[in-house]
Amino acid sequence: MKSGSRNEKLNTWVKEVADLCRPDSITWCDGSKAEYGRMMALMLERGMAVPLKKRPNSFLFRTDPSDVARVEDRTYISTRSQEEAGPTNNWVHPDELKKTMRGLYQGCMKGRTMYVIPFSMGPIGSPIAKIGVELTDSPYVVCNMHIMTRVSAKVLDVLGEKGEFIPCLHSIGAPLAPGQKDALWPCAPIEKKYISHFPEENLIWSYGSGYGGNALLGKKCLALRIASNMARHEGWMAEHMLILRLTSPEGKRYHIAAAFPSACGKTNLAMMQPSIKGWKCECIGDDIAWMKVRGDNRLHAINPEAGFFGVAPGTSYGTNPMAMDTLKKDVIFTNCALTDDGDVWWEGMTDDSPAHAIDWKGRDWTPASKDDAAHANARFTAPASQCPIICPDWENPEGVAIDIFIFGGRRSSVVPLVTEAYSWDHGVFMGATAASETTSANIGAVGNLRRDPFAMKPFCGYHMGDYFTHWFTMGDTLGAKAPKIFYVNWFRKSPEGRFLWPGFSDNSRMLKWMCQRVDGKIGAKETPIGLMPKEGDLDLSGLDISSGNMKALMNVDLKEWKAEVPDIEKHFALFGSRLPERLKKQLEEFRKRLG
Ligand code: OXD
Ligand code: MN
Repeated sequence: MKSGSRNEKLNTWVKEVADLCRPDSITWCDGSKAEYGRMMALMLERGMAVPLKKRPNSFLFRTDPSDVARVEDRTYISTRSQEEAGPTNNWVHPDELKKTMRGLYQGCMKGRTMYVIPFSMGPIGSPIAKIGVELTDSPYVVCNMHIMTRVSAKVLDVLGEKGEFIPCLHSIGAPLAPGQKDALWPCAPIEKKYISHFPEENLIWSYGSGYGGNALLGKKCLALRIASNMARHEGWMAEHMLILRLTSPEGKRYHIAAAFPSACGKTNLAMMQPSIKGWKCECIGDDIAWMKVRGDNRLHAINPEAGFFGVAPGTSYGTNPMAMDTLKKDVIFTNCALTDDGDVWWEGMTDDSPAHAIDWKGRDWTPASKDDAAHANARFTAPASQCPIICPDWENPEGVAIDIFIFGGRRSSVVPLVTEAYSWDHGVFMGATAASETTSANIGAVGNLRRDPFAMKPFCGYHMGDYFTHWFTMGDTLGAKAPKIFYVNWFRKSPEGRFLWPGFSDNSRMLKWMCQRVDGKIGAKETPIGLMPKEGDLDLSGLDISSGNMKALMNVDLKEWKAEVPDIEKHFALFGSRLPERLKKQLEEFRKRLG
């Protein structure tokens, strides 16, 4: 593509960054297949990419062992006052953070090419879409951005001379001296990684990591952290939610948006094949929803992304056949194992493990090896359009009108399979108190229970107390047209540590109950924690599950729930004077119901 654009602000910024980072050359990207091919050829030549014999146009990458997940500890919301970033975000004053990062950026692209990637989150030109431009020195990022966002010269046409864009600066932080041999996965050490957001200027600066949400800046950085802040000012919502369409046997459509923390099954639910007869699921998105109130006063959602950056381990024809079919060609795999016949493999992909493979660190692996063959946060990057059940409306700029919100997380105990909120305010309380056991999607301990409000703890770009208030404001705007809110937990375990619920396609049973509740076709019983299905109302036809397991899954133990209260109080205390009165009232009512 030719260099430069008609947009003065963009041209000036590109020049300023080039003067600071000193790349050897600058390439403006056009998002074409030819460009993708050139980038891959370059990475093949450098030995970074491994072509897969079994999957056309698909490649495996292995990262540096230190660069395998998002780095929440090194992620900053940098506002002039710390109060604005709130208690759930890391904060450094913008002057100080920029000074530190300018020091790191100084000459950081020497020996490399800087790519200028114009991209659109949401269909190009749609009134809901936002334009970003990522500057990066990583060809891996260019290829992933091709899949995950809409990269095109057309974006620059839409931008025109005066259009607004969100500048996203990224460097892997590994300059090359003349003649220096490049690493297979160049990156900076952990203490030099910074994933920084300046929401007061709608600006993103990322340094030192080449992986996932740290580096593909359209995803978590733009579409969640910066967009959530824009959304509260502009009266819309940017949420960590999958979007799906469920169609009943009578042909009635329901649109569901569900917020679960990272690596808690959003991709699996978004592509579910219902086990209940006659119901159909279509996928609209698996990670992010942007939602606006439209002329019908309903909340309409779009998926701002164009691809899936999904967790590979555990994905199989048993758990998510539609994802497996999405991955047949044109995929980038990262940190999966390589089989001897030139395919990828990961734990949980097949019943039998391969007798031999190369693990994600490039070492020989056999089933006797003590380490896993694939990293627990190994990922696939695949075009959404390849999903066999992608919804025909997935790129409709009008979005789809949401009927149901679901919150949830991984809880091996306490939380039952499904609960309905008594009201919007009670639903906000459920979202605000959501808790989940941590996963490998972030660098850090796995399996620790933490409050992750609305699955947005790592992604809310402003004070979380104000974010709760925004949810109440949106509820007031929507009034009777607000989606109904539910809470689910697919992960409850027996005392012996076995999952009680089969999950996956059987999760459709709870979705059916929710749809029946939306239509007012079915009752519910009142419990202290919310409304729950009455005996016999959940469709369990054809499911082999013991009544003991069902009882355990639906059990509400008042002692256990009372024990949650002090932790909720501690969690709420974090937000100080910004905790909405309406949440305090909900907590009071919850306490009263518990008796
Ligand atoms: C993701 C995440 O990659 O949440 O979607 O970590
Ligand atoms: Mn996510």
